[in-house]
Amino acid sequence: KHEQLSEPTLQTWKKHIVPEKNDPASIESDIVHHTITTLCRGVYNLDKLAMYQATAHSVRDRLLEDWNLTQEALHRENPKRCYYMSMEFLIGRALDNALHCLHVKKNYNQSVDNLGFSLEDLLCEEKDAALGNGGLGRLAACYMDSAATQDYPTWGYGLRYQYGIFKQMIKDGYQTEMPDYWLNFDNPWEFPRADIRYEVRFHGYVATKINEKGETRMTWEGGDKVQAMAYDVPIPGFDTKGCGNIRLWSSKPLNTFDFDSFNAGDYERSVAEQTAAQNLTSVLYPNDNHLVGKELRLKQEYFFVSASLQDIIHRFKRAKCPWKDFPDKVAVQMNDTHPTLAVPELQRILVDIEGLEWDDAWDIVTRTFAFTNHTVLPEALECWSVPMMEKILPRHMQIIYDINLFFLQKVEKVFVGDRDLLKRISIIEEGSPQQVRMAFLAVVGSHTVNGVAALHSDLIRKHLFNDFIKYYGPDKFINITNGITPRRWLYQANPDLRDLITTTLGSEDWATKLDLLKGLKKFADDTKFQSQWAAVKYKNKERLAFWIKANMGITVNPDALFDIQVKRIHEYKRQYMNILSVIYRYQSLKKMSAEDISQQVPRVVIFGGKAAPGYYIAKLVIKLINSAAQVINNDKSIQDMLKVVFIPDYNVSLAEIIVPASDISQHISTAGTEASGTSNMKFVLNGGLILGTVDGANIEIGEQIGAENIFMFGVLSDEVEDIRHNQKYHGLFMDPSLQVVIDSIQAGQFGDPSIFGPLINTLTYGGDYYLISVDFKSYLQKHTEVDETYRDKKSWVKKSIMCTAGMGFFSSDRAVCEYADKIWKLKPFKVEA
Ligand code: HBZ
Repeated sequence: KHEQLSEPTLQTWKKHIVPEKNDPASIESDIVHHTITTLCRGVYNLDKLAMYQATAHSVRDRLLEDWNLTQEALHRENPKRCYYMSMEFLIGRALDNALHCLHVKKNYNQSVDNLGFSLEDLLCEEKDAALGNGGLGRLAACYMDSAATQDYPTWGYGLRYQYGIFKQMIKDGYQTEMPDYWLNFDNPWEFPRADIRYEVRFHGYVATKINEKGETRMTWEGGDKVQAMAYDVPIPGFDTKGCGNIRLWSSKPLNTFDFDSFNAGDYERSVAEQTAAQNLTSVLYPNDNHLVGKELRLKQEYFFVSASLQDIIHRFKRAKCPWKDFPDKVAVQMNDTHPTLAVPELQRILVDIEGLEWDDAWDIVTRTFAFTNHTVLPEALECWSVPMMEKILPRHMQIIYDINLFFLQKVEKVFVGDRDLLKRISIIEEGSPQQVRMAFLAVVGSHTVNGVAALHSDLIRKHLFNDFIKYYGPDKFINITNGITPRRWLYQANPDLRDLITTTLGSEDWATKLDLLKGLKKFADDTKFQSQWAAVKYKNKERLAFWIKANMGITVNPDALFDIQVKRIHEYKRQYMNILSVIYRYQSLKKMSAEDISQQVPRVVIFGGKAAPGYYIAKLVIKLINSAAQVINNDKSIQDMLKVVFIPDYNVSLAEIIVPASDISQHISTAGTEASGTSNMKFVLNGGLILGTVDGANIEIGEQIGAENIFMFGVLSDEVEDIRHNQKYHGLFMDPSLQVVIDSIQAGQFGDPSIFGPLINTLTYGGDYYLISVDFKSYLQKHTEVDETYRDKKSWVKKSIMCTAGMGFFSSDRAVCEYADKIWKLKPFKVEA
């Protein structure tokens, strides 16, 4: 133990802890050293992948210095910490980000060049850490970046899936899925902590026991146990010595072996348990905004929560503080309901194991947790069947019943005799089987609940959690609008714009104080600046055009208007409406004379995104996009005025190329369905305009950048319910322009129409739940307005500049600060070199 080391011994240690040198020669030497020692390779058998790995290892050494410094200081000073519990962290690649954070990219460029490689090539060798589905997981990654950059003592806790989100391939226009083998090669960005392991129990039974104080307590016994082993992923902060951490759990078999089966010759059986244990964290469930309710998923959730809490408590106990101080040392943020089992789990630990009284324990629990809600879609709200929960987590089910009972008793005291209210607000939903409403459990177990954009927070206060406001009052429910990290999404992804902004503003400070971007406004009319700005956008469009040509063989013209919709494929996000409007545009072109066609604004419409493997309608949308692309891209008569591209396997790394290249990006969810959206922020930060509905963060983006710089259309969220109701009772009226498009699909213009029958039915017999027909006309009108505006290049560039200039508010630094102030009560903890 280090406490027992003598002073001279400590000095010997310290003498050898010397900072890495960052001059190109030292970097070269480090890379060569790692090539030989870490990889056991030499100059005779080097390739790009090996060179990437050696480079990554040398960068990681530099990161680790900061990591050790930070963790040691935190250990010593023991300030309050926040733990961000999330089943998903969509981190993407780490090398480029680390080089920027450490400000060593220039020298690495040179060193790698001296060693005969190109750094930009090496960066592409890295596999994405794709441990997330979409917005929720990427938000967690942005927040870790901002917490580290601003020196908040924050750790992420999550799962180390062996397979992240699947690889998407397009075959004959259809999505197919392949496993994501991201761990096939060594991963330099994680540290296995073989010494940090906890046991996690499933199944078993509940018994009573008498504890040391002579009190009766419940105890959870028997069942199966697996082990959770920690892997640490360092999260560099930008411009700071501080370095954050995400601790990911991997399931391992307990070191027990079924010798009875083995001796009986049943070898397979004797290892079966081991295999089952390993499978627990094998795969990320690929559904976003849709609950599938699988037993393995429930087990993943508990495994994650149990290991994380054991680790947090272990750290808390080292300081020997009394339990009542736990919430003064620990804040836990639950990223959606996926970690909600942490509420009954902490209550169980405090009451059953630590021997606290129920009420004292509950007070600690509810001062510790806070909960972020990310959706109002009913199909996404987690409900677990009571029988399944009883089987897997028998003691937790009892505790949930008790939490619910005590909660309902308190509600009843205030609202005497209001049985309807009690039924609505109950954590347990009646039915067969009964269900546990995880969102309600999260609300009751938390001190603060937040939505992720102003409209979304209003909606959850008005609808989903309205009854809870009646009981708790309004203050428990707040809004913290999402944000994105400007380091990855501008500084790193758009180097030319970064340099232009830095030269114009006179410093790089905007990268950590994004509000400074407003300084660009005064250059919005400056002709020289406008042409520099336009040149950067053009170069980014060329970069994307090059990628599309090289990877897909499709030629697109960088002079065309780039119109992009990349996100998970979902009916509520309405990629379907987009492709229907593209077909409408195609038909309009087809009706024009050659002379008229040549006068049109050329467009490249780019789609990208994954559909959940079991989401049939979403997969048909992908097929329709590809079928339409096939016809449109090969029709010479329209003079290349329209191109359609579906970019396969959209992920974080591709986003870094796609986002800087947009003229227009589309965020066109049915009003009230997209909680926030965060890619909208990324596009606008990079000077792209939005074509969007009055939904999620689009609204606040419009407020910040000015209504004249955003193209908004469609019905408002508070009209949606009535429209749906009326549609239902008055029959469906399809907009005539939409009817023409549908007719052309049904006539076989885009291949066998029978394929698309079920998709078309969603508009007709399906009742057009997402109101495509209702919004279609105003959507087409906006498209025309976009074309007209784009013709005036000068006014377009000005809008583009005003977009970037107005985006300061959407930095995840601001968002994390709000969490720290309003929820976590957390202060920055600055680490000195
Ligand atoms: O969270 C998204 C919202 O749809 C988006 O509007 C918001 O901007 C973003 C960040 O707040 N939600 C998700 O991405 N949700 C999931 O990915 C998800 C994953 C697994 C689930 C449920 C939802 O079981």
